[in-house]
Amino acid sequence: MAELNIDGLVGPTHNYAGLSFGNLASKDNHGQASNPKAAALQGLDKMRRLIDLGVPQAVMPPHERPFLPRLRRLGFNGTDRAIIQSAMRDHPSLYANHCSASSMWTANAATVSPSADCQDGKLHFTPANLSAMPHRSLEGATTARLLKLMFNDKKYFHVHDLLPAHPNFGDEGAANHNRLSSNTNKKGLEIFVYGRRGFNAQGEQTHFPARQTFEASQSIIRRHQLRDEQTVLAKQNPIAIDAGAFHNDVVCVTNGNVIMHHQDAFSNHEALVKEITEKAQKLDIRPIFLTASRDEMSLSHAVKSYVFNSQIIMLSNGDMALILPKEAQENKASYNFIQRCLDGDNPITDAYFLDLKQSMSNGGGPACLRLRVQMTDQEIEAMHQAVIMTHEKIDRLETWVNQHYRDRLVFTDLADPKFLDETQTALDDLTKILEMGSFYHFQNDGVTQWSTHE
Ligand code: SUG
Repeated sequence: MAELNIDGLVGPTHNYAGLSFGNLASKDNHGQASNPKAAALQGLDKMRRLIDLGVPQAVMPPHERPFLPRLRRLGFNGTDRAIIQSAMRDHPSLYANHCSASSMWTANAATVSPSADCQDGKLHFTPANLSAMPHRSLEGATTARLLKLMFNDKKYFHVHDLLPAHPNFGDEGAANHNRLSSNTNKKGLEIFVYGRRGFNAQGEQTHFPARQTFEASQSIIRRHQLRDEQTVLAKQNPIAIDAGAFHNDVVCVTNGNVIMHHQDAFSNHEALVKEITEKAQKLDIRPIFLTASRDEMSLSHAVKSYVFNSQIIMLSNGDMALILPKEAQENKASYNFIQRCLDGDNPITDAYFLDLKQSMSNGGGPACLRLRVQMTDQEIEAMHQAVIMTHEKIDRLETWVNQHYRDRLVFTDLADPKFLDETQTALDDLTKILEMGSFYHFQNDGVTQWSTHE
């Protein structure tokens, strides 16, 4: 089994509209000018670095924004140009929610269970409904279509529908899901992390939204046909959510038998460590916990540096490496923790620091930008090949970005008709590069056959 990393390609509307309550970077950078070109190039550079380190890499195309089918559904009408201008005039906040490039954070695209874990032997995907945030709730239906395009062979893949859109089933995808595995057993231990209960909620209230519910995680376990002995349900610590860890992957990351996390990431930390250890051992996994204590790093430093939003990747010699944002190098507490991990008795031997500033300024680090899919060689062969990245394909996408993307975008630009044309031309070209047919609504001459779902 190899791990394919599917990175979100940053869309041309990348901007800082401060849309995510509880995401401190999104709030702090609200109103700044963004640089979509730099954002997309930084993402492509990360993919290139990972290919060089031996990690198979694919790309998830951006969703179309401004999202006209939804604006039409909300009663705006006329030409595309008229719609964006009247939406901006009548309700700028509502319009901003329809322009976000947030689909770049593919850790939130879906929860994925490899075929080795699922009782029917298929690779399962549940596209996330992202119902907690209005701008993100637009993504699920398009993500489902994209996943069906990329993984359309029903012999190997099962792409489920979204969970119901009600907040009680709030689902944020792989950002609240971890997996431990060993070299000796293909079956892994899947750790589902929820922030709150949708039904019968008692006690703890958070100031910031707890986006993932217990019921969503539990439903995914049922759909993916995972056995009890292969799953753990863990609760996010409300203290972590209120410190700005809106997703569990801001305070925890796993790979193989390694679990790197902050001491305050989970509620009932000790009981959870015990449960994970016991269940893992039965699957022949000897977990290694790399725990940052609150004394060595406060939650605030963990959230500022995004040290746990790193990718832990498997190197060809069996060692592991960390892919971190530059911010984790600049923060003293986080840097010392990384050094402690590198010096310690564990498989992590290297750390690479990348410039992902454009995405980081909206709260998206290296781990947010990728969806991990554990796949067999046969499964990789059966998927849509045109989204698999090579150096040549990355060169081609860089040329495409340089040709179409702006290097400065402020809020008012989002309603500029010329900008709408630019984004549509860019995406139209992209469908050719990635052999996606006429995937986007605007390519279908105003025939909005999917609009009732999206
Ligand atoms: O959902 N930011 C995203 C960041 C997602 C990070 N993903 C993971 N942790 N896996 C979010 O809060 C900001 C958009 C804005 O403010 O315009 C935003 O949506």
